[in-house]
Amino acid sequence: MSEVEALKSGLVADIESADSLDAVEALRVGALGKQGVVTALLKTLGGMSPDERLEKGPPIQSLREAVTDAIATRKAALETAALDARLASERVDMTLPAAEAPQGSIHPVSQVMDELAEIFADLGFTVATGPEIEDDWHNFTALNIPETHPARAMHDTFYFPDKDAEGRSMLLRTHTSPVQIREMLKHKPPIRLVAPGRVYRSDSDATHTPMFHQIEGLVIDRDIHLGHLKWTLETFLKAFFERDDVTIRLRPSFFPFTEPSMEFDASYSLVNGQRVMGGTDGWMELGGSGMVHPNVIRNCGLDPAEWQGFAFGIGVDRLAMLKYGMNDLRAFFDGDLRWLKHYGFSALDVPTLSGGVGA
Ligand code: 2NL
Repeated sequence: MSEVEALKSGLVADIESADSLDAVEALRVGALGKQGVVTALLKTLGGMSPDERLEKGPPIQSLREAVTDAIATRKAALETAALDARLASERVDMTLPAAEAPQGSIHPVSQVMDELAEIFADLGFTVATGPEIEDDWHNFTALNIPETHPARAMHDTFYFPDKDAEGRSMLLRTHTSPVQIREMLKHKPPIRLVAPGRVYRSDSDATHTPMFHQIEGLVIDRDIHLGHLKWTLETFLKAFFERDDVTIRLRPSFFPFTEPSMEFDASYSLVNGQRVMGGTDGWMELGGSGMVHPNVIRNCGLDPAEWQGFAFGIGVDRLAMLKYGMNDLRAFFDGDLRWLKHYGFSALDVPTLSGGVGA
């Protein structure tokens, strides 16, 4: 074997067995660098006669090529191995708890909605939902609300500027009653349901936000009377505030969709000057209720001589404030993380009747 060939096989073997990128680089400098052995051989070509160059040139060029290729191959192999090792050592186990990640929390309104669903489900009510964009008929007309009623005025209702394809005026629902209208049109009585959700009114001050949350209840059956309404409200409030001494008071009122209509108050007590639900110190206004107006029953295709019912409506945001001691409604919708951290609930804190709905 010639000297050049011996050098080639020696260098290639060294390169192939180099165990790191640094080792490959050292071999490259030693062979192809300014002072490298291959570079030195290449330099000798310049001083040769054309005949000598023709004879000795090709093996030297072949040596340079073989060393260059071997370096590139070994470098690629070592880089791939390094990447594989990094991928293996930096693997993230997505099933591990994210200890350092910021923890989200459940908004008190969501928590209260879940508590309400739990309580009413236990009383035999189903939970119904429906569209937040409604037409005039489901939101007002079916509910016996005359064209001239103030609730229908532009002042309170967010109307869409254009009518829909069928020429109906569209609006953001002002209460969840249209959900119940849709349910009565769809299902035959007996009906027992609650309709929780977002509602919208063009009103904004310290105690009103343009979007707020409401839950309405509806029972339609034969021989339903005020006693059923009062028992249901009282049983619900005792469960929600987790106190047996919550009593209620019905006050005569007016709603176009109920007759008779009553607002209901719940009893509270004073503890260090703070109002706490339950007890006998005073009455807190909570919501509206009544026996479903015969016109509403008729508008849903039912005979009011056969079917009666009661209905009620309560503000969910207010229920949350009373139960969890929050005094500023507007903070509910600011999305301030500090407020959410203070008042939010753990995702694992699921309300159940056996565990206490809001313990
Ligand atoms: C209030 C008043 C109320 C209803 C809501 C209702 C629904 C149907 C038929 C009859 Cl489909 N009534 N809902 C009844 C009385 C009062 O809410 O002041 N809520 C905060």
